[in-house]
Amino acid sequence: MTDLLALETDLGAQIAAASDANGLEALRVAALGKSGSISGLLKSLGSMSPDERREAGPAINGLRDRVAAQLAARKAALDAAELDLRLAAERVDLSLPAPPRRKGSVHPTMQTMDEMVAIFAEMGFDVAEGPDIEDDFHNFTALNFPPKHPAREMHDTFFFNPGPDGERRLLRTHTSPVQVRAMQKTNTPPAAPWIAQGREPPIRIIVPGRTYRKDSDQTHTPMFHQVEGLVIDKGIHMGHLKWTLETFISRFFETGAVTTRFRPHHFPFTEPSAEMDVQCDRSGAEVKIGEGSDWLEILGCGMVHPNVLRSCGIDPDIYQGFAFGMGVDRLGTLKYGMPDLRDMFAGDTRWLAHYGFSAFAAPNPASGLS
Ligand code: 2U9
Repeated sequence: MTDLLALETDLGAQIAAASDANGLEALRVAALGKSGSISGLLKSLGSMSPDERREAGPAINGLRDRVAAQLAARKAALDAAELDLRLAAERVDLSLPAPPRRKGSVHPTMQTMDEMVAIFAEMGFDVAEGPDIEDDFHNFTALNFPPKHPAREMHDTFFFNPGPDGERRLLRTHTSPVQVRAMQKTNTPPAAPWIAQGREPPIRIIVPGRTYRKDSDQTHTPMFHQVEGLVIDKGIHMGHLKWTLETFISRFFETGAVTTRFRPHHFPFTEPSAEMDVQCDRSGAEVKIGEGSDWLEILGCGMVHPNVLRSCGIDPDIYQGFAFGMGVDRLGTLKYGMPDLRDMFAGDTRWLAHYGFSAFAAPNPASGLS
């Protein structure tokens, strides 16, 4: 019995002195493990006489329970101390400044579009919008594309499978269907409030938006942005078209008067049709508009074809009009010196950080910033 008391005192001292979980576990194994000192005592009960066992049994079991309780208490104390240390080390300092947040920027395409819209708005144009998913009539037929004519495939159209109504819908190949909607006076209201509604001339609208063609190389992407324009009134002629487009270009490129030339072209929806080039200098790394001896193709335009006016319910003997169309992304790359159109849609955040505009300081002719 004296031995048990000495063992308990010794184990108690060692447990109290254990300074970490590993040391404490070694002590548990040495006392209560398979070959531990207390386990050995428990085993010895088997070889005792019943009288000896009656006296030694409760003493050894009591010793085992008390040592186990001391081990558990010490473990809890060590765990609590370790947690306190971790909590102190990992404490969050709420007074520290927050890590910097990445700033977004205005995409050059949207910046360019905003600038174009601002210039035309100042010249008295309204903005009209329409759906990206169109039907054959608004995208082709009303625009004087003959049925089954290869001109319909000219645009490498993305077609959908025919719907339950048998109609083959498509992703618009140009924003021109919006001008059709803006001229057509129907009894059915547009499917959504933002879709252009038919009106009486005079009409003076620009149509910014996404367009889609099956085309992909250095100068073409399957989705691109256009701004198109339409003016319908009595007595409209090419002189109005020329003044409008030259005024727009000189404001957009922030130059003085620009020198332009109009080359004959063909579009089904305009007659006559033309492409407008602007005088430029390409001798350096960047294209300079308004100087030099080169020409740069900027946009397409023409007088609205009488068939188009008729398709939209406007009498071509009373009203005439001009229309134009330009690629926003391409004009953005020209104005802001980007070498490859495809970068516009690559989603590279380093490119966006470099070429993007601050939402609070984007140059805009209407805001006076430039
Ligand atoms: C209606 C009548 C006429 C829109 C026009 C162009 C000329 C044109 C291209 C320029 C580069 C598209 O982005 S691009 O590939 N557009 O050249 N667009 S006239 O004429 C219309 C539109 C609607 C009712």
